[in-house]
Amino acid sequence: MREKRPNILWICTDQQRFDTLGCYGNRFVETHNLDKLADGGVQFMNAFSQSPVCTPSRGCFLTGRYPRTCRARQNGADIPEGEVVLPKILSEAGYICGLSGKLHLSAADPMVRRGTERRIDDGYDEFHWSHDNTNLWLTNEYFQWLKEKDAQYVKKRFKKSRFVQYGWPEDYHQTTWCVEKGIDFIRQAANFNTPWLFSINIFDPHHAFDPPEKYINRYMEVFDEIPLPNYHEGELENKTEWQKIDHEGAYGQTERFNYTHMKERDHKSLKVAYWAMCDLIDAQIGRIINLLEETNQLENTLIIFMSDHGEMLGDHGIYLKGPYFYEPCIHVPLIMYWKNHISPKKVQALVELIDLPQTILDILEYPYHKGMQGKSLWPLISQEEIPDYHKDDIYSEYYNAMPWHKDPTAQASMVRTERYKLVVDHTRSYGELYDLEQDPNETENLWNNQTYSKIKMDMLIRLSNRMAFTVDPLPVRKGRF
Ligand SMILES: [Ca+2]
Repeated sequence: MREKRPNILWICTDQQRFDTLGCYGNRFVETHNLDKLADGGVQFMNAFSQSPVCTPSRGCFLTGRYPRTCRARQNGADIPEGEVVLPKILSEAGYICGLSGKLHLSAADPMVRRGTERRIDDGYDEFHWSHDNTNLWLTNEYFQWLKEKDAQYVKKRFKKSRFVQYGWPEDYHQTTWCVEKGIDFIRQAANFNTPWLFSINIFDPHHAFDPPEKYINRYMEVFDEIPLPNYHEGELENKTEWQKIDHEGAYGQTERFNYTHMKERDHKSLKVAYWAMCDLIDAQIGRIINLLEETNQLENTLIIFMSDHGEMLGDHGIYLKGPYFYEPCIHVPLIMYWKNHISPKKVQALVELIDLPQTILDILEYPYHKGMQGKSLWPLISQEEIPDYHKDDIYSEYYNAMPWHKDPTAQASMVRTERYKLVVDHTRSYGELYDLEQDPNETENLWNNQTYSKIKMDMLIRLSNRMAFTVDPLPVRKGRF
């Protein structure tokens, strides 16, 4: 184990697509704190989630095992007891671990779990649980905090669209609460010599679209310039059935963000509401970075910023997420910052969130768990010249991951190389093929295009190989026979 072990501040937002930060090319948002981290740290330009949905993605990047391998395959199901998450390994190695916000490795539905989310032996010593910003659980600590503050707020409608509301003001926001729990922990940690890991798992910018008034009003000046979603009338005709269903209502629910009934100002309002939530996250993260600096912990803390998956935000005529793998769904921000320890660079190589646990263990010079399936990013981070290769492709899966599509359920998977993306809808033996060089917006499905039949075959073999190699490496073979 490394002699001087760094602390780890692991910030993971919910449903934040890659193009929501200035450093990923968004010219509207105000994300100066994260942009600064990206400038001084390692910014992964092509980081992808292994599932477009919460529990499978989180199970995967916490265990270092693909969703169906670690069996955190579906929202609403419990991760099995035997799975080992990274904080557990760190805790055994002497770290004190804390969390604020959500975890979501088990069912987080108040209908089946009225208390809190059931936990496995996850290694967290401090656990400030708030699955989301709805008052559905007595134990949602965020609402206890609001009570303590005697906070009152009546939700108001944003006048440009019925899909957007003004949410809690910044001082009473769940994002603020999450960060404050982290601040309390880090302030106290400054008095100890024990290495720590703290997970800040903010619920935003997950829907509902309800940022503080101040944050969304900033966009009113540029409202007319806000681009409309990347959607071409008729593009869904030869795409998978799930998209057609969700186009008529997100999550297969008829009137929920039904694209066909939305107006231009609805799309723009939703976009600025989403970005406003990202801006608030950035402002709050600024506070915690300042605290690390003030308490002399910045140089000995590795900061990771990322999200579990993306949000369609109207692209391809769909809101929220589902059994599809467009870039907005699975391409996420990933930034690592460690003052005076890693030199700044932008990494273009394809990387997967599953690679994170082994990366962290490499940094600590601590052995991997035998069940892990990722590939450490440490060689990319530590080498001097700017590296451009890590792995050949990205694999992502959706095996009935959400309960919304039934009779039949949705089973779909994807493989993506630098140039091509292949998606298979296993339910209907149909799929999509995109040439990302010719069509970076993923408008034209080439699945039935004869010119691409050889590429389609190669990609199908690639996908089936990925499925074969994501089989569980456990239990480990002990002998020859
Ligand atoms: Ca999520």
